[in-house]
Amino acid sequence: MKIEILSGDITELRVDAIVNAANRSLLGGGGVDGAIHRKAGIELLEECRKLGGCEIGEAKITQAYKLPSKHIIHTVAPEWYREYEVPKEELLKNCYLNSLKLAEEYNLKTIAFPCIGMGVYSCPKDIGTRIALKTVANYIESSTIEKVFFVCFEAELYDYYTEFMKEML
Ligand code: AR6
Repeated sequence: MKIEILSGDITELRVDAIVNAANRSLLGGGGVDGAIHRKAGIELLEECRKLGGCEIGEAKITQAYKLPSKHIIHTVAPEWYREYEVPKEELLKNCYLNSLKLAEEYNLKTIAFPCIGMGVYSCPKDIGTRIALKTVANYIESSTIEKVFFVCFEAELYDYYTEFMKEML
């Protein structure tokens, strides 16, 4: 199986890249973004300052500094309580696709995603779970990426992911 669902803290994983659910500034915030910046250290913020932010659905890569992973891929989800010209589902899907494309460009083999957009940005858990699993499963079928971990910090989200994974099989 190329996909594995884990519960816990993504900052502890020793993978080629962990994905950060950031905001458009890329200068840190709460949730998983806050945890990543706190543990990676100030050098991460310094590198992020040079990136000029990130649009919704896009992705940018940095080193991981004090974290055990090699890289951090920063992506920005849509805020579910806002309206955009493009459907929010598509924007969220792009977060996964652009993160995976970037991982391939850097020849990364193992990548871990948090539940992007499903915290502060309020994407409904069932919608977010389906988009995450469907998009990634579909993409990695013919990709150089060897393993994708979905890391659920909340027990409820772990249940959503494992349930939907069973439905997909
Ligand atoms: N490891 C894994 N998952 C975590 C961790 C962790 N250490 N900490 C929290 N989560 P959120 P968003 C889960 O809010 O919805 C920030 O302020 C969390 O339980 O981090 O995309 C940014 O700067 C939830 O399931 O990201 C943005 O302003 C999931 O990560 C905004 O929040 C995503 O929740 C982005 O909001």
